Amino acid sequence: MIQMKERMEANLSGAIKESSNEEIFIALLKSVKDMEEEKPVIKGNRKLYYISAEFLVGKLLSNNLINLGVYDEVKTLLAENGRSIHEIEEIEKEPSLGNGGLGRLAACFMDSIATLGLPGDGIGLNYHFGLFKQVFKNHKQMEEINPWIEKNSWLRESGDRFLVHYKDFTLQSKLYDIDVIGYENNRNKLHLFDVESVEESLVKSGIDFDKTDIPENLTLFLYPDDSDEAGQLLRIYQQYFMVSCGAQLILKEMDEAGHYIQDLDKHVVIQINDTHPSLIIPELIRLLMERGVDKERAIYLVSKVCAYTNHTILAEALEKWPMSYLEQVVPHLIPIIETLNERAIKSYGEDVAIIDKDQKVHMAYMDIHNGFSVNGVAALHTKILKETELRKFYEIYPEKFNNKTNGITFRRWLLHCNPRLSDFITEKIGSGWKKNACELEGLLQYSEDKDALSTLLGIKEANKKDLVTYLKKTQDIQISEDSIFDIQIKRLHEYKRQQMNALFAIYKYLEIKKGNRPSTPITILFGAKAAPAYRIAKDIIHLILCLSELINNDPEVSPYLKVVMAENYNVTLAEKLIPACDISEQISLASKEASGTGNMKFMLNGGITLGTEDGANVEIKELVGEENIFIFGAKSEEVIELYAKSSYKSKEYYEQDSRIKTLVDFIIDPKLLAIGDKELLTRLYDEIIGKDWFMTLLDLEDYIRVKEEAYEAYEDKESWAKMMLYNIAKAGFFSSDRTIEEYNRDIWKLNV
Ligand code: F58
Repeated sequence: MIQMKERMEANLSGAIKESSNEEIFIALLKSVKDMEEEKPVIKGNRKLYYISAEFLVGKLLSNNLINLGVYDEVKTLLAENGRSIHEIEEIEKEPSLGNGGLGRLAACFMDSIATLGLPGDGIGLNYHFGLFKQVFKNHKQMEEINPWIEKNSWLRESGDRFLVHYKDFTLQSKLYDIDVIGYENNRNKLHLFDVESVEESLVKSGIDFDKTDIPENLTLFLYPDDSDEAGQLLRIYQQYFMVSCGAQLILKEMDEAGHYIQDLDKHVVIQINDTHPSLIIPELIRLLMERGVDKERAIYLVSKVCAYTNHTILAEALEKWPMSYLEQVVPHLIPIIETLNERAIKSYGEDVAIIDKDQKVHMAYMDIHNGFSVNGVAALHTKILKETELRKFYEIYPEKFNNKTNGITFRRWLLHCNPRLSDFITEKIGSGWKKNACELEGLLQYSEDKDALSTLLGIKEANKKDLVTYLKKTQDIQISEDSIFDIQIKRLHEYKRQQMNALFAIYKYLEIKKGNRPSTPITILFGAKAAPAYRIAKDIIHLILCLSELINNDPEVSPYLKVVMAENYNVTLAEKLIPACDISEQISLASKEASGTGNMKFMLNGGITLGTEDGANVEIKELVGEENIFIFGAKSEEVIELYAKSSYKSKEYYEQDSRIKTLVDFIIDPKLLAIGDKELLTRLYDEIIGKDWFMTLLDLEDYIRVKEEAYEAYEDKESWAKMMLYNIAKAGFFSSDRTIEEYNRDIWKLNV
């Protein structure tokens, strides 16, 4: 095998010592791409296509070096030449191809699929400006473009080009591939479709552009603003582009493999990641019919090939497209969608129609009727789907429903992001855990070992120091490494209840003002992007940033409490924050967070969960036991009942509990109004008192109580370290290798 040293010499014009970080990065990129190309593509008689609007892959250099087994070799080579791999990593731009958990899950899955040696490719879009780059101005979120594609990147141009027909025009696709290397294994691909005619200069300021110029705007942004008709049409144009290219690629690969089209169901399985790719169902039926397969058979084949993953029970997040919009964009799919709808009604009644009375197409319903598997992403979520949200469908198709509790790749979320902890684990229990995550349980034998526990605390301290340095350097944020790092990082959404954490910060601020100082200083850290058109979410960011300004500049309070919101939260930042976390905030309203995956990443890195019994928190609690987690708040059954009876009135909590009143009133306190925008703060205040759809005030008292308990528990360092150890030891279940094994066993059935 060619050594990395030789590869680097071939790709670098000068010596490593004398080269710039950029030159070294490019040489490494080229060397790694060469190595990847030498790896065989994973093959099999049956192949998975994971189709998703998002693939939040994160930076790829270290990940690929680790999976190729040459990370240490490269690190040493650089160090011998006076260079640091971490500085080289900084050069890489993070691909901005995702929004949140759904997209990151897709990336973890790609890693595990290749690691397990399963033939499975990703299909998505190559958004030039990604989601958006978040910048804070005047304590508000502003959006800017987030360009990430450089001349030298992980993208490889593939020769494949497909035509995509819309009502009024036809576009030609251009395909880019990114290699997905399994850990000590071979290679799959992530196919990212783009359009030849895309025009980056269409974006004039911020993230505004002409939404009607489809040939030029199609692959500029992920989730362009859809608050108007033009925006919704653009999303349909994007979705159809992705699925049509994907379907054509699948059929092309069938042909190339010499498979007979009538055997599609033997050779292909398509996992539909949320509803964004659902149009692949009618499109694949259409393409099969174009190839001479009769309609009934085409519908049959497609329904044996497609499987759907649901990631939310929030009704507003389940896509419904007006028929009139689909007619404007893809009229050729209409007769097929109508046929699918008629068949569903004929067999099972109007109740489960795909097209509703308002002539809207329910994408999830189409998936359920015309796919062979429907899965939720955590045990509680799947239970709620079966019993409540999708009950009618579960009654018709009980055999289709199954649970696949999410997972995360330990390569990125431990080996790469926390080498100190990873080395500690290997030293204690050997390296078997890297392939078989359940071996982490071996750590439990150290739960009474004072040396091991103190090493664990030392690792956390060192990671906290690193984070302090990083935040200072990159964002000019100043926090103390001697404080408790209490972290909430995730998309900004009311159901995730960042506003409840902000109300806690107000509580703590007022307590300190009264002289009740915490034994250990506290740093409450947030990271979150709000969807550009989501007003309340942006108001919550505004509140947090105003609080941060007030608290951090108050000399009476800031030695004991800091509130910080990191800008432009992304995978790279998550990799720095997670290893340094003491308390992991997982405080969604029970029943609303389908699973969560950040919760798993924190647990694996020794962060202790403070959370509700929601999503995968429930499974974390079962694994670690009540003594190793801080649980609070209403249970999902209570919440579901409150919704059913419409009996929750936030105003009653506000009026009847004077502490709650004080905290909520503080949102419009003159001190905050002097910093922030009266209109936004008042709007948020009114929202919490008048509506509070996600029941912040219901759980606020219990949250304060249990969070104080967690801070108190932190004071006993040895028992805290034991909790950390327990969490790490029990995290093996959340390896995405386990999740993918289950997908394969129950749904995909590859290589059997
Ligand atoms: C997330 N969904 C779930 N959606 O919220 C989270 O509980 C789960 O762990 C994760 O999927 C993986 O299963 C999610 O990230 C989105 O970002 C939507 C994209 C389209 C617009 C609405 C949000």
